Amino acid sequence: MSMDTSALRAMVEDVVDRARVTDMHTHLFAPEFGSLLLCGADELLTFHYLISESFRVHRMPYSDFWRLSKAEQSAQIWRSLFVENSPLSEAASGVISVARRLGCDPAALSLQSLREALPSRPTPEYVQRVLDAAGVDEIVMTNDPFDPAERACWTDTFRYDPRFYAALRLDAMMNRLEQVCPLLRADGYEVDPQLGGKSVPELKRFLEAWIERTQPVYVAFSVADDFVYPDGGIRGRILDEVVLPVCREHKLALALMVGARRQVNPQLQLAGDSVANASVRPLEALCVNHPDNRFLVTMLSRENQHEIVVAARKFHNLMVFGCWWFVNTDSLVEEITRMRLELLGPTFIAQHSDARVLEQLIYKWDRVRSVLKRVLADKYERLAQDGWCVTRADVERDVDRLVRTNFWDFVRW
Ligand code: RAT
Ligand code: ZN
Repeated sequence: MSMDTSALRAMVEDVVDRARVTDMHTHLFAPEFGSLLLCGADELLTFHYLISESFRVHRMPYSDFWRLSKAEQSAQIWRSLFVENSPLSEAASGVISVARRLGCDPAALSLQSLREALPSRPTPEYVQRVLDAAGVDEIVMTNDPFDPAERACWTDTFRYDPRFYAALRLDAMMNRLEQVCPLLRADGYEVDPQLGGKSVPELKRFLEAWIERTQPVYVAFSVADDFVYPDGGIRGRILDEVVLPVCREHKLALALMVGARRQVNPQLQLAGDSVANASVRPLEALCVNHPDNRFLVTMLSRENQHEIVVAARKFHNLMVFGCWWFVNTDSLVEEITRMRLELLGPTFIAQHSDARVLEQLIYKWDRVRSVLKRVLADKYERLAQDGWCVTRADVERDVDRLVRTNFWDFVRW
């Protein structure tokens, strides 16, 4: 490796290390949401990714596990994944990275020392420390207007930390309307599961009230592989008659998270969801039929990644984002990021963390940065070899696009 090449790679690495990030999809809440903001060792260890991995080791009857207290669950997971096995998986090794970055000695790590190092209630200083360690400046939450714990927080005078932004998540309304009709009616909206009578204008009124209340940066919902569009069914009608027009009127992008097959194993509760290869055609149809709507899209299956990138080349109202959940692993993020750069240049959103526990921001963004360093250094190195002048300012601009401004430009377009 020539000096020039190694200096170039070192420069790219330094830029990626220093980049400040907007985390555009998480399950974290601002501190003012109280106990909804999870942190500490027991929350970290009972992350649902680790719960499902632990069952492969302890093989407890599901109901026995759920009867345990949180502290007992985390002790069981610690034993299964960190004592009886090496923590090699993405989620398990992430706990070790967090411990190291928060000052524990990984060589002498115990459940006790992890519990002592990570507070279970976040002070403002601790939140700042974690955000600084992760290099994250802004966090987008996932806000479910049908969740009772969250609804209790959204009073008219509710104000929260300006580093946090809302995203209105409509899974319940889009996928299980019949289940939320009683709640809608209790709130004073005349909606019935068949969308009869005043249901459509009433759903619009509901959505507008929640947009007014939460001021979201986008509206979102997830679907499995049964998503079709155009669709004369209930979901298609809600999309056409409620969600798309309201998004247009309020200049809001719609995020579609495609390929999550829910509750494949209901006994695993939140950990029981799986993946499905889905069709990209409904997404193309949405983009072509609704040029005035903007769509943020992520797909869960590895097999869908190539098609969705090609679709993004065809539609500038489609923004590909993140490597979601089961494709958020070191090797797949690298593969997907290389492919996206090769087909789209730096015009996508490289990653979101999906963090559910505050400290996860640290390892999740550390991993993104290490992949971005490898991939970008290779790409700039080739440009430099071909004689292109790669400046630090250009690299800073491109990295900033990938982890921050592509998101903001798209949602504010
Ligand atoms: O990754 C996760 O934590 C999943 O449980 C899901 O919440 C997923 O990210 C989603 O947003 O539906
Ligand atoms: Zn998520």
